[in-house]
Amino acid sequence: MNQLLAHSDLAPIAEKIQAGERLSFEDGMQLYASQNLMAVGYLANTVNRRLNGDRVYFVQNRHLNPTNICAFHCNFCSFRRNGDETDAYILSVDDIVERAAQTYTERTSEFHIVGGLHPDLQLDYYCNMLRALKQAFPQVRLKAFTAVEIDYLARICGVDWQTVLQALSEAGLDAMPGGGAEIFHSRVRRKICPEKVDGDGWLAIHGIAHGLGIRTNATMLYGHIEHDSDRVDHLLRLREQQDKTGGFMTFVPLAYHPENNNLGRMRKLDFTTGFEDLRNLAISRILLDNFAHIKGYWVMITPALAQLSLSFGVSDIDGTVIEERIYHDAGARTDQGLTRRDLIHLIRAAGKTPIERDALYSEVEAVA
Ligand code: V47
Repeated sequence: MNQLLAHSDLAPIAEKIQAGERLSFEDGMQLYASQNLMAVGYLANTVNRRLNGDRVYFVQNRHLNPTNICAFHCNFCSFRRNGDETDAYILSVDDIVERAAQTYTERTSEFHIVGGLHPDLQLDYYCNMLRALKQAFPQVRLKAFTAVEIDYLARICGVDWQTVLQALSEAGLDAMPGGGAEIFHSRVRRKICPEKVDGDGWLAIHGIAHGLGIRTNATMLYGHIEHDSDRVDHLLRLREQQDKTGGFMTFVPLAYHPENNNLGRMRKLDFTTGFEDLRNLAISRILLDNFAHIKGYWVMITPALAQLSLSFGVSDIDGTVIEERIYHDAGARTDQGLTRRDLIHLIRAAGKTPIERDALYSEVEAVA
């Protein structure tokens, strides 16, 4: 065993990992209790190397947010508007296609589409949007709508989750992002997003999507009022769902940003630190033994830290992104987009091999 671990309190966990044994809730708590970031990172790196070697994935993508008007009032959100503000907006299907076209290149392989919950935007609006985007950009994968949006559409259209997902799938939905998971534990969820579908519902919607052949991502919003036990509970519930339905591709820990939202104001919360970000990425890599990838989302943790995270269990750094709003409204100071060249440079300079992928992790073109 590595010297770093042999005499540390993490030695029993290191042995389990070496033997390929599944870790328990208590193991997760012990990982979070450890201040030995290098040891935790070493373990995460071991797990990641086993799964991905030195391959690191990125995508040429663009974000599209159909509306920022939202019926819900999640108190960590800085993106939502009531509808009467000067910057509240709704994009028509034509507007969305036009926006997508503005930055489209023949290398674009993913549109990431999420938005507010608008009571007038029903299922046919979203189906028309998917069809129009598929028609205009047939080779671009559409990764769209969080489980929370699926649940809201089902509520306002008076149908069940399966019906909504089936209709969206037929209209061209290729994959779903992992948003809306926040923290599953009801004590926290009730405080930060009481109107959202609960943790069991979020997981059930992803399970139904997996059953329909729609692969999905998962997230966890950390760095606000949750405890370590809530994080471990969240990760193990995702691991359990993955055992059942197997359709999760990547897990994205999301660092809470405190600007321009009620939670940050009321609780006087700070931005997360690099230590905390690396710890969450590494521990999720160790506990989620049935997820292929952990994503270090550079928009949120900066490109420099995303690059370092490649030695702490991360195998994906998302992509070019272009026009991100949710994090920038909440205080993110990162650029609005990186180039393909920037991403390849970050990955190579960390001693890794860049793989350009689409939303489903198919390699789109070998990186020269
Ligand atoms: O669900 C909202 C989070 C999520 C804040 O699947 C905030 O590949 C921090 O899910 N501070 C949406 N986070 C974004 C998302 C995502 C992003 C990138 C990649 C993928 C993927 C998914 O953003 C929300 C919520 O958890 N969020 N407000 C905030 N103030």
